[in-house]
Amino acid sequence: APQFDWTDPLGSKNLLTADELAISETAERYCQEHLLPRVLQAYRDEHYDPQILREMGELGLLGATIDGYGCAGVSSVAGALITRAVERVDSGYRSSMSVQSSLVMGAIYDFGSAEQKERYLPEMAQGKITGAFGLTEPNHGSDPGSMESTARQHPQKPGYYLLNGSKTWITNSPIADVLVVWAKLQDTGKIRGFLVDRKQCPPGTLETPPIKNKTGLRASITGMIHLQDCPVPQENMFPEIEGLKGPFTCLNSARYGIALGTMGALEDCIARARTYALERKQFKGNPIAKYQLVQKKLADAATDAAYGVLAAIQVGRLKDQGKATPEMISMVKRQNCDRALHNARVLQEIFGGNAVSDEYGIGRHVANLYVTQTYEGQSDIHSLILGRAITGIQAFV
Ligand code: TGC
Ligand code: FAD
Repeated sequence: APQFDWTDPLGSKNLLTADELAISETAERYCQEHLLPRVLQAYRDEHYDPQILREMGELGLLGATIDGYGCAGVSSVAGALITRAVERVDSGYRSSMSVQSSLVMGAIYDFGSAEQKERYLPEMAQGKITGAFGLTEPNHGSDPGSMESTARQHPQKPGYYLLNGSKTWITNSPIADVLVVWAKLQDTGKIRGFLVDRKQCPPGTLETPPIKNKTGLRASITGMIHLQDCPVPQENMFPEIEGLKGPFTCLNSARYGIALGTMGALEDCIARARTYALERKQFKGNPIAKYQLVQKKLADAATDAAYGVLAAIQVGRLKDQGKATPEMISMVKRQNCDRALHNARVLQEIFGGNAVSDEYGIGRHVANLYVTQTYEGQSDIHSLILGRAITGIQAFV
């Protein structure tokens, strides 16, 4: 007779292919053996080890859904199972990987010239080149269409653009070798994407200071991008794509990865809370897991995780069949981030005072999940994307 498995309550494994299960196992093993042992210290020190991308590259985990260029060419679901494995350890490690894989390699793969793809993708797949994605600006986060960064023809050097502007809250920017920067062409006002290659930038034209003392995502590195008359050759501009469609197309893949990724973080919260509840005894030697209110917290969280996993797998399948809409991705990104954050906060209560010790890991997930609910479209912004699709009326402005 079938047995209930609290780690996979609705049997989502039955929806996966043998290849997807194998990829998931490889990723889970690497993350538990190599990332988990270093995350506590990394989080305390607010330190990101760039070697991690190399290690992921060696295992074929970077840009995994891309075909060719040394990438694995796996399904969207398999790619998201990788993000789930990484985020089970820490959303910051997943963040760094998502930016590399979905936002930078994805942008180059979708919009780059043949030469740009050859130049960057193979080494990015190996983690030898690190990428960052600059869309958000100090004055424009939810509304990137109002960005102030500009690109104008270089007055002295034909075939070059001069980039000016600032981006903020940019994952990987302080350590990135190549930064995808979205800026408006000064003459037309159209948004275009540029590959700003650090080694091509003269001193003083590109600065990427870190943002220190974060209260979440401390195991990833985040910074700003300042461009001051930074000369970028025209061959580093994405040749065709213009408008917000460019950055948003990349965001579709990254948002999809976050939908299953955050379920990994939630599942880790459930596993930690369950263990704690079984071991902690209060009132006549009873484990607190015996008390109904504690059981309800675990039941609610396990239900939301199980539903979230199934929904994400369904959207991934449609994505690979060319049937997924951006609104579907908004729905699973919003729901899974919201439920992961809500349940993590409730499960934190099970740890009592010990939740306040970083040794228990639960506070780290809660702080991280706040960020996942905020970046790649804050949840209320996704509500408005869905509201627009449902009513036909846009409520942003
Ligand atoms: P709107 O009129 O809706 O659209 C403008 C153009 O873009 C197209 N478009 C999309 N295309 C593909 N996929 C999507 N998801 C798309 N969404 C929109 C649209 O068709 C249109 O094309 P065209 O050809 O007609 O011009 O634009 P709007 O300015 O009204 O946008 C409103 C809104 C709120 C939907 C949008 O601005 C939004 O999503 N804001 C959220 C901002 C955001 O997500 N920022 C993310 C920054 S990157 C990041 O956070 C990385 S963290 C990574 C990590 O560390 O893991
Ligand atoms: P705001 O846009 O100022 O929004 C503040 C609040 O107002 C939100 O709750 C929002 O939902 C609400 N709000 C805004 N407009 C409306 C409206 N019309 N109706 C109702 N409510 C509204 N960006 C990148 O480009 N690249 C990265 O790599 C990247 N990494 C990040 C890493 C971290 C750790 C963090 C914290 C952020 C990162 N971001 C990145 C930025 C992120 O995408 C933005 O923070 C996010 O898009 C929200 O923008 P904002 O912070 O400017 O908030």
